[in-house]
Amino acid sequence: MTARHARGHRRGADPRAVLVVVDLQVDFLPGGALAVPGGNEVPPLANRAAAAFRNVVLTQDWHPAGHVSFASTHPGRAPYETIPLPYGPQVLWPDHCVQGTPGARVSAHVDIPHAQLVIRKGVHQGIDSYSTFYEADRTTPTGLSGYLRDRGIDTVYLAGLATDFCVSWSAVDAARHGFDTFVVEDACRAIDVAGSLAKARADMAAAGVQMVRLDDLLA
Ligand code: VGL
Ligand code: ZN
Repeated sequence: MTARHARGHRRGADPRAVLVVVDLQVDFLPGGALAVPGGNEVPPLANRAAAAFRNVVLTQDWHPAGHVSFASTHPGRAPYETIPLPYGPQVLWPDHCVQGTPGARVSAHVDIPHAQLVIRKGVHQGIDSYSTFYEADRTTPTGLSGYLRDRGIDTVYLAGLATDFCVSWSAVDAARHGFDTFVVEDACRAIDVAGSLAKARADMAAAGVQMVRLDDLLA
């Protein structure tokens, strides 16, 4: 952890820090196609966190119809099964966040007018992308790290959905690519399929991702 951020003090005002608000989309909230339990609690928490940050980026899961991560694309397969794909094991999901559909919209409960960039991921038919930095082949970049580096940002905070997929994969990639990385743990909610939350916590710890609580961040 940098000395700048060790004190937990005015972190969001730091011009070298960004808050990445992950996938607060209609399909991930209760009533949506891939609703995350408690997901509706996250937008107000993310709004509070974001109000303290000078730099905020929003992410959107943004799949073409017939995406490789959809169970419906694989005859005989059901949501939440895992299949092998060329880049590794892939959990199959209900169709969700299809480009241009109402379910793919950022929730109307998100109130972050000063967000500077919306980055869309999972846009390639044959590769999923939980991480907002690199797609699931772990080599195809989304461009976010270049954007952040161009802007002199070296510290990444993450909040949103889901803890065990898009948040944790993004956090691990951020840490691996040299950003000081923090997850605002109480401003995230998990899907937790087949041990995914425990694995995500272990992966984040191994990558050096640090956990912070919203009240500490805002203190
Ligand atoms: C996500 C599953 C499938 C997420 C996205 O945002 O965590 N999870 N696509
Ligand atoms: Zn997805």
